Parts: sequence; structure tokens; C-alpha cells
Amino acid sequence: MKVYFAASIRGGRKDQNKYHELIRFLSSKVEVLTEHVGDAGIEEIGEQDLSDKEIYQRDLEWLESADAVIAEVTNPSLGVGYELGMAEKFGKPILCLYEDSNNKRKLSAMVSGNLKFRTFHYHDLDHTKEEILSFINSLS
Ligand code: 6IA
Repeated sequence: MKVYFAASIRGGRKDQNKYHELIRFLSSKVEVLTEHVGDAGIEEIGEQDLSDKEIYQRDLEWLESADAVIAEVTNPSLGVGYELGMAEKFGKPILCLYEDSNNKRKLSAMVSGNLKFRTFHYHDLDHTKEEILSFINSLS
């Protein structure tokens, strides 16, 4: 199974450690197409000198080829929002993960109000991993 993991890059990297841990967990179960999203150095090193146009084209191809999409949506990101809209259009099963402990900013209604998305509000990563497993198992 191939999973496209989406998370904020230019929208802000304060949750990068969480992305990294969730991607590491997910990679032990399935193929993750977008492991770089959890990398600490992605902003500094860029994406192997790919242009933005190349990144966009490659990511959309991966998105279309994925069996499912998991998005960490706590930190708002234009790119993640766009990917979620496209993933819905492609008919992909979608799991959104949102940390609401101490979070003053409410999740966008365009995510929480979309009944096609499975949205999980979490407080700790262990529960999030269980939810990821349950989501993956529901697809096979
Ligand atoms: O608007 P954002 O940058 O926060 O959008 C993040 C989302 O768009 C992620 O889920 C990625 O799948 C995709 N994305 C955006 N930028 C990149 C990227 N390089 N490489 C791969 N996927 C990306 C940007 C590197 C740059 C900061 C030097």
C-alpha cells in the first residue's frame, strides 16, 4: 500500500518532529511516498534542487498514484489544503490528523465540515498511531 503523507512545509515547520515520528511509524507498515516531508533540513537544502514546478508535478503524480492520503493539519498550510482538495477529487481515502491540546486556532471548517474526510483530533502521538493503524486496516 502506498500512502501520501501531507504536512506543512512553507506554512511553517514547528511540528516537524511530529511529522518525522508519524512518518517513521507509517513507514514501518506501508510505503510512504513523501518521507521528505518529515525531514529536518528540507527548507535549507530544498528538494534536490527541483524547481517549484517540478515539485508540484511530481507531488501531483504521487498523489494520484497513492492508495490513501494522511494529512497532519494542525499547522495550516496552503499546499496541504490544496492536496486535500485534489485527493478528494481523485477519490482517495483521506485521514486528517489535528492536535487540539492547547491549540487556540480551530481547525478549518473546510476540513472538519467535510464528511468525506476522516478527521481525528489527538492529544498524543500514541493514540494517533493507533488511529493510523485503524485507518490503514480499514482499507485492506
Ligand atoms: O504550502 P506548503 O509548503 O506548506 O505545502 C506543503 C505540502 O505541499 C506538503 O504536503 C508537500 O506534499 C507539498 N510540498 C510543498 N513544498 C514541497 C517540497 N519542497 N517538496 C515536496 N513537497 C512539497 C519545498 C522545499 C522548499 C521549502 C525549499
